[in-house]
Amino acid sequence: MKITLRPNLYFGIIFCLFLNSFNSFSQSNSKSLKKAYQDDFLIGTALGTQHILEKNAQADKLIKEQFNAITPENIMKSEVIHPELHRYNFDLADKFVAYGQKNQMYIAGHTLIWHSQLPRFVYKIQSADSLKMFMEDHIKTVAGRYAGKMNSWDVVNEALNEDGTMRPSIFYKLLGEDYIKMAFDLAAKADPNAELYYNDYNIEQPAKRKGAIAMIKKLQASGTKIDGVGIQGHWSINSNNIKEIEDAINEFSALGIKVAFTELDYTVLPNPWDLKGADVNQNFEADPKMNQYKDALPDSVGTKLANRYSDLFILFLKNKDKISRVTFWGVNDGHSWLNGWPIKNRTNYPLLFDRDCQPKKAYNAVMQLKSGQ
Ligand code: 9MR
Repeated sequence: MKITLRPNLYFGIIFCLFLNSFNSFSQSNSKSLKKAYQDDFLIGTALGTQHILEKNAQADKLIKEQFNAITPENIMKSEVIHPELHRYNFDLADKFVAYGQKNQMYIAGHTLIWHSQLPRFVYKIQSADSLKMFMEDHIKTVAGRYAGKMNSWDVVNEALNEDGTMRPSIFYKLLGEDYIKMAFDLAAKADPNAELYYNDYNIEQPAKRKGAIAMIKKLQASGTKIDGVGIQGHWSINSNNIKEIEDAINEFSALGIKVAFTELDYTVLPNPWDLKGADVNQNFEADPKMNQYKDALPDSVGTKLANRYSDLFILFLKNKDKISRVTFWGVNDGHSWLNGWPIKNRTNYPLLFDRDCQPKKAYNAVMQLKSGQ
């Protein structure tokens, strides 16, 4: 007997095959941020010591499944890596870099020159020459050791005040604004292949952004290599700053440099300075109103967080040609610095994964934007 297939049956078979391949595409992408966003930008996370040492199997699995870029949360800061004038401690930094290489991840160095978390001996320096010697030795030794292995360095971190003027750090006080150029030139010499970034918080805000743009323009005019700007992205679900972020992406990108979001998180808890009229002597640490989701995150707040992330990633996708990387400041909620700042011992929920490394509503919202494309 001759079997004839009717045209609509042909169509049905082809449609099923299409659906099948679409399903397997979306299934393979549906569980991984880095796969879902592979054509857009890198998706990173900040690693703590326990992650670098692979102490927690659940977190380790999550990191490898979801992220293709890593930043050391603390262990490459000068206080840790260069604790004494003539002593460096590369133990964890070596392991961090090996972890990134083993897992074929983009490795971002954080950070070479920062006024905070400095070794004690630096605070005692009183002359421009001695501080210059510290900078030369530090950058040459640290960036030089990992030359060819790092993809980028946050060369200078948080050099600006909120009004866009220079922060009066020890570097600025002893060396003037030139220390910025000095740091970038030293980094370019020590590791010619790494992308060099200026990194700061609130630089999406107009006044601080203006200061950052002026600083970057000066570097460029003097022939100094700068490849990108890192907008940290420590935000609150209670403020909507999408317009400022979009303006910042456009204005920084117009300088011919890459834009990365380097330390993304959204606090869901009130900040002491949000409480207008609050008694300055109030003991915030003991006030249960400041830690109101101690036992669980209410659904409505989880939804608000998801909406914030969704709006943000819609903006990121719209500007994906200008954005190199989006890095979350932590692996899961339990690991976030926001549990300890600005008030100690709180229970915050700023990231996409909960304390058990399970995806939250915010994760689904971010993934949802890529389903069906
Ligand atoms: O997350 C980091 C936290 O563990 C440290 O105690 C803190 C010390 O200053 O630094 C945190 O990371 C900061 C980053 O290095 C620079 N931008 C602000 C981040 C949050 O404070």
